[in-house]
Amino acid sequence: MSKTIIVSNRLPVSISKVGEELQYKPSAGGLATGLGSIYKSGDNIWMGWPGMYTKDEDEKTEIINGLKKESMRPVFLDKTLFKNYYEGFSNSTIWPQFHYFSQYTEYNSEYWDAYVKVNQIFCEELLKVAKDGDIIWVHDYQLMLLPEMLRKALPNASIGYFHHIPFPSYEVFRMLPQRDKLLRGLLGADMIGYHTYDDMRHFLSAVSRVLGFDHEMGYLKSKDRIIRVDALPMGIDYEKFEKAAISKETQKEIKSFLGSLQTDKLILSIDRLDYSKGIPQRLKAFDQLLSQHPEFEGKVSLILLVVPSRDTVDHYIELKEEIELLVGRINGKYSLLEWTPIHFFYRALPFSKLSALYSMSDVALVTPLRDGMNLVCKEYIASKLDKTGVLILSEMAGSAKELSEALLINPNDRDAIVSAMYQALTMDEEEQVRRNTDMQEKLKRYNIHAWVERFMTELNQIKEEQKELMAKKLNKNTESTIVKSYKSANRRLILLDYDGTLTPFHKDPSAAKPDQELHSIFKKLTADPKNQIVVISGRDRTSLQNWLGSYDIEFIAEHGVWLKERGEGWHMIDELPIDWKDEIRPILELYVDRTPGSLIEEKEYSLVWHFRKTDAGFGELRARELISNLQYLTLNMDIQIMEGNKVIEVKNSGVNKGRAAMKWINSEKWDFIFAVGDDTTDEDTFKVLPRDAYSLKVGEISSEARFNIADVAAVRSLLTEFAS
Ligand code: GDG
Repeated sequence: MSKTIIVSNRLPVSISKVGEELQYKPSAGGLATGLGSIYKSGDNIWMGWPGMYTKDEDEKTEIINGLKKESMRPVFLDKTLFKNYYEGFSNSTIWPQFHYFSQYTEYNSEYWDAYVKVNQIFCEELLKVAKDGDIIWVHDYQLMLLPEMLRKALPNASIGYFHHIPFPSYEVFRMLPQRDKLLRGLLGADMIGYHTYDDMRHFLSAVSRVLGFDHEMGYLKSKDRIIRVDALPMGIDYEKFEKAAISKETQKEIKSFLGSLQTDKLILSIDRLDYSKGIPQRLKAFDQLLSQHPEFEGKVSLILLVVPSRDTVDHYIELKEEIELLVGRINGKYSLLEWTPIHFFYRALPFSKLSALYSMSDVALVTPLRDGMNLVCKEYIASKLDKTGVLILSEMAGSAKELSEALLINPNDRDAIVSAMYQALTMDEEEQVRRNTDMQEKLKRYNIHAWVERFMTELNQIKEEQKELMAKKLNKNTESTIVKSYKSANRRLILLDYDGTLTPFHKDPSAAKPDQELHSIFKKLTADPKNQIVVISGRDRTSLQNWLGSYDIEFIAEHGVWLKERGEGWHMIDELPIDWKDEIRPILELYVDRTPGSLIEEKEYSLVWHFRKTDAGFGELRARELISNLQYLTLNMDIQIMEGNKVIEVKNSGVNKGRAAMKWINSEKWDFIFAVGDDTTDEDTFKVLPRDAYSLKVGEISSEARFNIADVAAVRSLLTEFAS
């Protein structure tokens, strides 16, 4: 039976040494709770750094045994190595760059070397317990190389990766010298998750530009596999916060806080110490609120909880000093004997105190400059049992996409934060309840458990899809069955698509003329009188005629508009009207003007917009726009819009390769039918074939075809075998 292994930089427990005793402090984070149902069952485990350095082998064994009971396994790391990997490449290179703080990014090859080494150590440790076929879920940016390393060692493992921080736009990502290595590292996974659609599309765009791999509908086509990429916003353990809010401990804390606080209203701010969280900007906005609204003096206090983090890294030390300075300055400016404007805590508080702060605060001020998701805002809403309280949330947090009922602000706009604070402090209860009811419903439904389940389901699904594709992949056995069946047949129908099947795609469509090898294949195949060859293409009839007209073959051109049967000239499948072209052509021309590199091909019965030569990603974007424009404009016209490989083709309805192919399929009793094609338009051919026909899709993508064949070279080699 396969097992599941969770891997993250840190284990959900911290081990420290007090005297001679080892102390285990479990972390009660949302991730640990959500994944609890997984790693604690059966042989499953969680692997990660235990939070402690040791060289002593006996101590290591003691820790391994201690953690075993908790279904955990430690990855021990040397202190200098860990420092260069964690404080270095993870938190001084990836973290600032991915949060758009490129001015803080450090480019240091020692950091990179340590990052590679630690990912390797994680891989080696995993291989001590993992088997091929196991499920491995890797978490976050510290381990971006691990999926590829694991894939090499365990080709059949199900590998998932979730990225908890933002993925920056290509322009920022490409500044990293190791951009290609990081992407290749991730592509070892089968399923890659991001918090938001923006992160996901930035990643896909980086993959397409850096590595040249295309994607379609959340499926990334790497060299040898399809990979699922999706936006799955992480939820919280809703029940835990809801229950905590009514617990005795929390109520006791609230009482004690309220007893010592002299204020009418409380604004709450909670973060780890980090420059991405926008803490100084928040303090300056609070200062401005008090100066613009003196009526709040003595009445509104800010509770500023900053949890120590990475405070050995320079930028974090500077940030801490800046915060302390601002707090001191503001308190000095406004304090009254009986009232303090800011209550500053630089430490982590126990959970019951955290829950009390969430429950009793009137406003939560969550204004990061950039945040992958941000769980604090979700926890605040979940803790509001009477549904009062106002959330002010930065648009730059992933959670803003879900929590649209919050007061959304741009964290760089101090006036906007001040106005939002004013609105929050004066908002009537009815409005507060209305906004929070909607948010609570969403958070309750899509909680941490739903998130874990969704990720696991998608990982399983992509694995199944890969297996189906694998099963359809042409192997030596099926290939020899097809060749045998060809050889023993007396009447053979061979339907061949042209571009992308017999010849690779060219940036210039007119450059796809048959080469010597292809001519020799046609020569041999047509020399056998048992063969009926039909080239079934989207191309115009003139090119096909000029290139292949000298052979004894038949043609379906323009996706089935034109046919050429043996002994006859070119003729249309039906008389087709073309007056619609005058209406559609100007629209396509507009898109050519707006999309450098694109061009229009005019065929007799269709118009085609090609975007193979446009910038990667840009053509696809324009194509979506064009399709939606055309769909609207052609509602009452008898035409269809077809998407091909980097082309959009507009033509009369009811014309497709399948309909044209039927003419040949039904024309006599064949004892061998073979069809091969790479394009979505070839699916129409595959659909109309009898069950025992051999249909082959070029490339690794799901299809109506019975088999998948790797590429143009493989198609040519199979056809050469037919003729040998
Ligand atoms: C990264 C991404 C993404 C805070 N103070 C105390 C305390 N906390 C807990 C909160 C919350 C957690 O820490 C902070 O989580 P965030 O999501 O806000 O931020 P990051 O640590 O930066 O997390 C982030 C997250 O990963 C998950 O994918 O949302 O964008 O940066 O759960 O409750 N807990 C206790 N005492 C405190 O004083 N007990």
